[in-house]
Amino acid sequence: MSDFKKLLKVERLTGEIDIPGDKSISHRAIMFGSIANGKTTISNFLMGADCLSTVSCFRKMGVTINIQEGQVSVEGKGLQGLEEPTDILDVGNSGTTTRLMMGILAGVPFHSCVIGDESIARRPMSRVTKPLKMMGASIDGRENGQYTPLSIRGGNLKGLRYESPVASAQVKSAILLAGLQTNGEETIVTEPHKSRDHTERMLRAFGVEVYEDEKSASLVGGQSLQATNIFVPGDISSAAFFLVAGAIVPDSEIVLKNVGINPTRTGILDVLEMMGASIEVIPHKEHSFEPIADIIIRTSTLKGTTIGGDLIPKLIDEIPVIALLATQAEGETIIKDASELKVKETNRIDTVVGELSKIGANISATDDGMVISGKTSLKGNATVSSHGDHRIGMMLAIASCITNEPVQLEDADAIDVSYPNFFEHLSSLSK
Ligand code: SPQ
Repeated sequence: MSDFKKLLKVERLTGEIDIPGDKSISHRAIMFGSIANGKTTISNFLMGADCLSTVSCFRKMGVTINIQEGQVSVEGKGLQGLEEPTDILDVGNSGTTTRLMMGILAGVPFHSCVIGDESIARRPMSRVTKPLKMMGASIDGRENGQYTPLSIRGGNLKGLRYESPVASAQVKSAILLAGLQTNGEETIVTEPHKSRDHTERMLRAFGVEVYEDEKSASLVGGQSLQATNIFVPGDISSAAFFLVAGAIVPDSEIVLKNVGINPTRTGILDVLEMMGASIEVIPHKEHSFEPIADIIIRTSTLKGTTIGGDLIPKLIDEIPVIALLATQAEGETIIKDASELKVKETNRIDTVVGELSKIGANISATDDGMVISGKTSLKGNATVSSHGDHRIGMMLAIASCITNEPVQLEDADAIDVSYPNFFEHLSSLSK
């Protein structure tokens, strides 16, 4: 049953929040901890529904994972120690769980079956099943391995030199994880633009030698992972909602603590700067090979800009909230080269354009992005929907902070996927 949440305009947003752990890094910490030798501890792990799906899948493969007050411990079994699951591996709503786990399953000598919710069933999987089959895995699924449910029998992989047609960390990571399981062969993935490099950084933290340059990543198979302690920085994709909120709500100043500022993820900071926002980044020292900072954002006078090319993979998940930001900027904002948005939890070009139009934004869809004209006064008195997509839900909740009438948000519980305490944080800042 879908739930509704009534959202009210706020006068201003002030205060400080600790951004919850990064989703991409939390998934990887569970997966790499599971295939490492020894006990890995993870602090500031994200207790979102997606990461808990990863925990559940690896438990089904015999890994002991203990969770106590935000502290997680994983009793690694080594790559050869995973057990054939007696039940299906249910990934819920999580594309990262599906695609990265496929890379691990491709190399293990047992059968497994991967299934998810109806959004996962619509997301393309050939981008990983095709290269994994080229490496020697046996994988089947609807439309020849394009869609879940997927059935995998792994083992006996060979190295691969792969030119990925898309900039995707999930594709790159799946191939590297399969490449780790070859017998001393090299695997190289090259992308059209560099995608997030959390896999490469975290594999190093687990003692694996990984090479990276501008557009490729490579490793040699047969290396084992040694357990370690991982600190998960705050998720910049979650911080993005409050960065935009701080910039567009009048008289606001928000301090966001412990945010990961890995340069493959900081496109949102570049865009805020390009649009003229008042923003300060105060770096701390690195943890687990990931840079971290506190970020201060204040109400800003914004101007439109053009976003495309190399910048897109650095902010792909932030585009819904950047579209909202653009409604409050003077002039036109063009978002292009972003057709990947069509294969996320929803078609995010359609859901962003459709939902923001309902509250009066001047926004239209293009083939590979959208065009937004501002500055527009957003109206309320409307029912909007997350369409089951956490990022659309949070973007609409931030939009409601500046609508002149209340907004009803349908399917607000989708937000639990990546930011379970989102509404607590929003109300703690609301004055
Ligand atoms: O895990 P999922 O569902 O794919 O999550 C999303 C999100 O908005 O949270 C995408 F819908 O993030 C992806 C991101 O878009 C997480 C991710 C990762 O952790 O490696 C990489 C990106 O996807 P891709 O396809 O570009 O590799």
